[in-house]
Amino acid sequence: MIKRFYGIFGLLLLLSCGNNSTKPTAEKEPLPNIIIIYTDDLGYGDLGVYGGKIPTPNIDKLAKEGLIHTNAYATSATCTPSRYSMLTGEYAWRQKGRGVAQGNASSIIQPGTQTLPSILQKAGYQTAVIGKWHLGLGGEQGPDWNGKITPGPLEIGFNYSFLIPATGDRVPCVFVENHHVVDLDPTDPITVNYSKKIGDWPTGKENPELLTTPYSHGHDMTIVNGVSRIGYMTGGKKALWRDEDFADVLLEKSQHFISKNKNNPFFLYFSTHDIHVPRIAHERFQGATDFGPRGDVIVQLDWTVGALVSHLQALNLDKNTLIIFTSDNGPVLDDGYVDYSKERISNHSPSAGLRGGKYSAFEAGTKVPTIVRWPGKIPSGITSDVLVSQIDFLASFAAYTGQSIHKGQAIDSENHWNTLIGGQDQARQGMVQEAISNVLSYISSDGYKYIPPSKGAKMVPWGPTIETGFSEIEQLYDLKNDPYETKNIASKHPDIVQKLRNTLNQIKQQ
Ligand code: NG6
Ligand code: CA
Repeated sequence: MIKRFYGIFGLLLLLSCGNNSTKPTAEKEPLPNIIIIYTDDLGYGDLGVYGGKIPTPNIDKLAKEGLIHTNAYATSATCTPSRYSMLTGEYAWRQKGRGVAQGNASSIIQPGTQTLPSILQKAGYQTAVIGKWHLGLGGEQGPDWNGKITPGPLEIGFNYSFLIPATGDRVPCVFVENHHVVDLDPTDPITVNYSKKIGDWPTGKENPELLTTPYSHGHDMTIVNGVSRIGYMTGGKKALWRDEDFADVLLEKSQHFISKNKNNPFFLYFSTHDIHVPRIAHERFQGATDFGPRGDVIVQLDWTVGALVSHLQALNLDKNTLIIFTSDNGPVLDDGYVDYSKERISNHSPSAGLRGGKYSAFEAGTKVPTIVRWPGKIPSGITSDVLVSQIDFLASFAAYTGQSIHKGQAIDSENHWNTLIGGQDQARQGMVQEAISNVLSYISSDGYKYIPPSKGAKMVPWGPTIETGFSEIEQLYDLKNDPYETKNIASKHPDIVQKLRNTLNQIKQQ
C-alpha cells in the first residue's frame, strides 16, 4: 500500500509513475543518473525518519523529498552475499565461497557475468564503484597487491573503481584505484597473510598497549593506525590509509566522478565504509553525539549524504538523478572493537525494535532502511510498504533502460521498477533471506516468514546480544501482525508452513 502525504500535483505525478510512463523515450527524457548509496551495517531504526534518535537531518531530508520504503530487504544478514546478490541478481548462496570474504580473497564475481553496472554500461552509462568492495579481487591466487590487480570491478562492468578492497577491519589497509594500490612505493612491497604472522609489525595480541581502539573479539592481528585488524600485513607503508579520512576520501572521489560525467548518464555505486567497524570518525565528528563512536559515524554518514546532494545541486544534476539509499545488512553494536556502542545506546534502537541484528535470520538481519529520491518523478513525502528486495535492482534497471538479460544470468532478479519508485505494482511473490551459517528463510509477499529448523547456536557466538533466529523446530511468523517475531505460529498453521517450505525448497533447486 502506498501512503500519500502530498497534494494534487504530487498525486498526478504518482499516478504517472504507476504505469510505464517513466520509461525514457528518445525524444522525451534523458536517462537519469543513478546513485546507490550503500551503507554498511546501518539498521532499520538508525535514521531519524525511521525513528532513530541520532541526528540525521540530511538523510531525513532526502527521505522527505522522496519515497520511504518500510518493507525493503537486503538478501543477506552479512555484507559479501548481499553485495553479490545486488550486483548480479543471483542469490549468493547458490554457490559456495560467497560468504564474508577475507581481505585476500580472489574475485567472487567472474568476468562475463552480467551485472547491474554492465547492464547500465550497455545502456550508455559511465559506471563507478567507490568505497567498500568486499567481493574479492584478482584471479585464483588472489590479488597481486604489488602488480596489476585483475580481475576486479573493471572486468565486470565498472569504468572506474576506487576501493577499500575488503572492509576497514581487514588488511591490507590500502586503497585500490582501478588496477593498482594507491601510492605504493615499489621498494616497499606489500605482503599479506591470513593464517600466520609475517614481517615484524606489531599485533594487537602481542602489543595491546599500542592500540588506540582496543579489540573485543577477533581483530587481534597486525596493527595499522593504532587499530589491530583481521589478517597480517607488512610493507606498503606509504600507501596505508588513515581510517579518519575514509568519508572525506570517498566523497571527494565520488564528487570528482560526478563532475567528470556531468554531461552523460552515470551510475555510481557509492559504498560507504560507515558505519562498519572500526568506527573511527574524522576528528571533526568525534564526540558529535553522546552515542559514542557509532553515533559519530552515523553523523559523518549523514554529512556525506548532504555533501553529495549539494554537489549534484551545484552541477544542476539534482533533478535528473535517482538516488537509492540503503544498507547491506542490519545493525550490530559490538562487532569486535571496544567502542562502547552498547553502553551508550541510550534510548536509540538501531533495529527499531525488530528482533535479531546483523548475522541473524530474524528481521533486523536483513530489513533495512531504503529511501528513493528522484525529484520531479517521485513525489515527496510518500511511503510504501510493498515488499522490495535489493536482488531486483538489476532486472528493474535493465527493464527501465531497455536492456535484456541473457538466459541463465541474474536468475533471481525480477523487474519491480514501479514498486521501487513508489508506483503501484505487483510485489514479488516472496524472497529467500540468508543468515550466517547459510541458514535460509523465506518471506512471502503476504507477510509470512518461514525459518526452517537448524542446529546452530541461539546467540551469535561473537556478538552474544544478537539472537541468530536458529531453532531446532520450524518457525513461522506473521510479520504483518507480529513484526517483532514474538510468536512462532508454525504449529497452528501447518498448511502455510508446508507451502512456504515447499516454495523455499523449489527455489533452492532452481
Ligand atoms: C566478522 C567480523 C566482524 C565483521 C564481519 C563482516 C570477527 C570476530 N568478526 O567475522 O567484525 O568484520 O565479519 O562484516 O572477526 S560485514 O559487514 O562485512 O559482513
Ligand atoms: Ca555489512
